[in-house]
Amino acid sequence: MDARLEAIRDTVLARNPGEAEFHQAVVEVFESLGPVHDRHPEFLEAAILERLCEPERQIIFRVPWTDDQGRVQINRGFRVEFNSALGPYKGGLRFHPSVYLGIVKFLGFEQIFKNALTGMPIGGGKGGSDFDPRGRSDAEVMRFCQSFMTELYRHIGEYTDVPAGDIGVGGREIGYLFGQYKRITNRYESGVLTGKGISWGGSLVRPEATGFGTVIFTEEMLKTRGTSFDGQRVVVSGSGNVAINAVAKAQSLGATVVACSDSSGYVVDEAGIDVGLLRQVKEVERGRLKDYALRRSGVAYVEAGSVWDVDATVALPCATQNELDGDAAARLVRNGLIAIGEGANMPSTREAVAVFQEAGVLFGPGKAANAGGVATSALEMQQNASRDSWSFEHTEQRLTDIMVGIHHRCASTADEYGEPGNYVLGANIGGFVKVADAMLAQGLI
Ligand code: NDP
Ligand code: 2IT
Repeated sequence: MDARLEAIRDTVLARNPGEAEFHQAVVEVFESLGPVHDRHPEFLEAAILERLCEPERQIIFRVPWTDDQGRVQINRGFRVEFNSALGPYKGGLRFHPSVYLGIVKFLGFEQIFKNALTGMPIGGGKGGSDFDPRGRSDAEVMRFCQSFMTELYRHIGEYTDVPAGDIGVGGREIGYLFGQYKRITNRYESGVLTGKGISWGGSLVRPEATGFGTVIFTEEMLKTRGTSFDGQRVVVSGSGNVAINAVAKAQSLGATVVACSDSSGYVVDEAGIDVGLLRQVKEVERGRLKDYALRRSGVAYVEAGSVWDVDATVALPCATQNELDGDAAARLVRNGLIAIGEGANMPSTREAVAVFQEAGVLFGPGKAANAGGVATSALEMQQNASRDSWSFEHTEQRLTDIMVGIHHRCASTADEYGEPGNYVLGANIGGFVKVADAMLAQGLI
């Protein structure tokens, strides 16, 4: 890492003790930014990096609610409003027991650069709670969401901060959150949340957007090597919103997705995942992946080990951070991997990224490859602002254009900085310069 940036990194790490994922995300971005500061010494003088690493506002709050037995439960809620240089804070809410400030800050930090790469007018933020929706009834989830919003509502708004979904937060949760926001504020402010239902202000394609976008980005990478998804053997991790739609899109382009996973195990389905059955089990019934294997012949369900034990030519990690380590990466490379597109946020450890890059595997980092979700959220905001709703075809075309544009920005930035094919460098520099320029223009705030 550039020596000037090392000193800043040390201060950031010391100021934010115990936040391992935030440290990881910061270090990974800093490692790309040395050459930018040679060209732009004004960024150092204006302390752009020091400012970028300090969120504009961090909100932590108590979320009390009662379970179905009438017992009082207490969770912790977070919203980190990281950077508003390019637009209102924008980013999802994650409900998962592992959520703490360090997770929310890593996600919020990544979101700044991701959102910049989309070319849409959105700043970066993230939030969530250590609430575990698994095994909770709809009524419990509703009471939790209502309590969460009873504090959050005062911090958000269509021109201020626009939350959406992430792990554990989908259409059901956004519905309860929107209902409570409307009730407290007495405003039908559609643009305050994205991922809404289609009949009440949501956008077509938003549910599919992250998984579709990841595949579109990866297809663009494959094209640079004169190939495509057609005929590839694909492994996807996760079986939630991003994973399911990545499976669907990859197969629509002629690939065979032979495996996917949840936090309990993975399935191997050599005939290609049956997307209809997967949606039925995971989205309609909110069941476990094991149920998929029980209902389809020729499918193996594996509880031990990792989905990355299954060999593939293309890997799409779509579950969670640090789910793919250096050993898994080395195994995938040995078994013939040619490309990896990150649907999840920071799913590959730093060791894994190094393995992929050294092996010359096409590597699309999350902040570029999974930006289709938030980009389509920005399209939802655009439809809300004009009280319009677009067709599926039109919205999907916009998503495709945006993903092709992000690929182009990353690739051309990597070329410009003398490292062709380095999408990590391209994404980090491409996102950073846009935000840094806007911060400079807006003065010391
Ligand atoms: P979902 O809640 O719909 O699905 C999450 C999936 O990942 C589930 O299969 C879940 O398994 C698995 N998973 C979650 N946490 C863990 C864990 N700690 N260990 C192992 N498996 C885990 O979330 P999404 O699909 O929305 O999100 C997946 C990833 O994509 C996240 O990294 C998210 O930040 C990222 N992302 C999401 C976007 C969106 O629009 N939703 C946009 C951009 C990125 P189980 O059910 O067993 O918990
Ligand atoms: O990580 C992400 O980009 C998301 N979870 C989607 C955020 C959004 O505002 O749609």
